[in-house]
Amino acid sequence: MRAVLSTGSNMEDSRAHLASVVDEFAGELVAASSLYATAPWGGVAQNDFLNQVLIVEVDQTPLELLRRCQNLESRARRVRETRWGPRTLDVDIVRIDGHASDDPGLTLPHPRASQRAFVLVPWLEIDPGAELEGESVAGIVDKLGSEGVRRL
Ligand code: A4P
Ligand code: MG
Repeated sequence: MRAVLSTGSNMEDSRAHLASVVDEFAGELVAASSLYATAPWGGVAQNDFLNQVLIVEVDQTPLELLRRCQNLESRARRVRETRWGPRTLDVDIVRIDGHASDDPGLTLPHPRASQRAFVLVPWLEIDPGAELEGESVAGIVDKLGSEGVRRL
């Protein structure tokens, strides 16, 4: 099963937190984008994020993959728990080929991905033909713009 993952961090050693996800999927990695420095999305005043997108090929069910992503998040959060604050590590599943779901526990594709240049721009870097719900990601980025998303 092929999946697109979006990782983000704006606390502690963000590079190390993102690298922990690349390490976890090392043997299953199809592609990894560059790191991007991105302005915070969503209106909460906080530090800029580092974001990355990974394409992985895993021999697991969608829920098993979600649990694996959440384990990585809790490992990163173990150091400091900040309920309302910025994140040490977020690992979202953007899409899984051939799977669609509106289950709140695992919504596929990710419901906010199409509004987030910090997801779409790195994704486009590693898959220029990417599609999201029948629309080309390149076309969505054209409309949305990519302001505040800087490739490192
Ligand atoms: N869940 C449902 N569908 C999915 C999916 N496709 N992938 C459920 C992952 N999880 C999914 O997640 C809450 C629940 O969503 C999980 O239990 C899972 O079952 P969460 O990550 O603990 O909650 P959250 O962080 O409050 O929600 P969300 O929407 O993932 O947070 P955001 O929106 O990611 O907020 N700006 C920039 N530039 N870069 C960022 O990375 N990140 C955030 C964090 C805000 N602004 C940002 C960035
Ligand atoms: Mg999340």
